[in-house]
Amino acid sequence: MPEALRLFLAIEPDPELRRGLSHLIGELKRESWAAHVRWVRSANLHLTLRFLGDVAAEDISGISGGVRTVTGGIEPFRIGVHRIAPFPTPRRPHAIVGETTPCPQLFALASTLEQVAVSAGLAPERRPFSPHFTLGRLIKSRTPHLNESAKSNLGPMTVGRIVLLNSEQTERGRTYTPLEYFPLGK
Ligand code: 2AM
Repeated sequence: MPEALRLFLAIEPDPELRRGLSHLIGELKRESWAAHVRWVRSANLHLTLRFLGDVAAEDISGISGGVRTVTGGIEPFRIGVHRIAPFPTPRRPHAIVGETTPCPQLFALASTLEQVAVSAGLAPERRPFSPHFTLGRLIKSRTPHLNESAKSNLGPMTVGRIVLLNSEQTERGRTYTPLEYFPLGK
């Protein structure tokens, strides 16, 4: 079987937003239900634009070439985090996330990347795009007290580039290694 990498396209938080999200995680860790959550390490915080899944090594350059072609024509834009919420639904959460403020450019970017992925031969994404920074994942599927959303006001940051990340399970836990950065705009 050819070597395959588990890849996804993402936005990395800028240093200030990363600090803000990490601080928030620190506060959430004080909640009574915090032990039921596997919290995301600061270095791993990201917003997934398109999960690509297992990609054969020889197919990566085709995908990154497609991404490079479109990102030059997309102007940088700003995003912030406005709400901390159970995800995907309050009744059946599997994670706690920071949701981004409504942002048409973000949805347009995800939609363009979807076209790139499908053109490169990947299966279409069936789930709707719901942009978020995952802060923690539930260890048990049914955790009480996680059903409320809380207002938050982090950022905004300028999205000036996106990144292709390689997701690996290592002895230090999950690591995301940048394979290529794609600047937005000319
Ligand atoms: P999540 O943060 O909501 O769990 C790397 O796994 C990233 O890709 C994660 O941010 C994850 O979202 C996202 N992702 C989207 N679809 C996925 C899938 N089918 N399997 C694993 N991760 C997925």
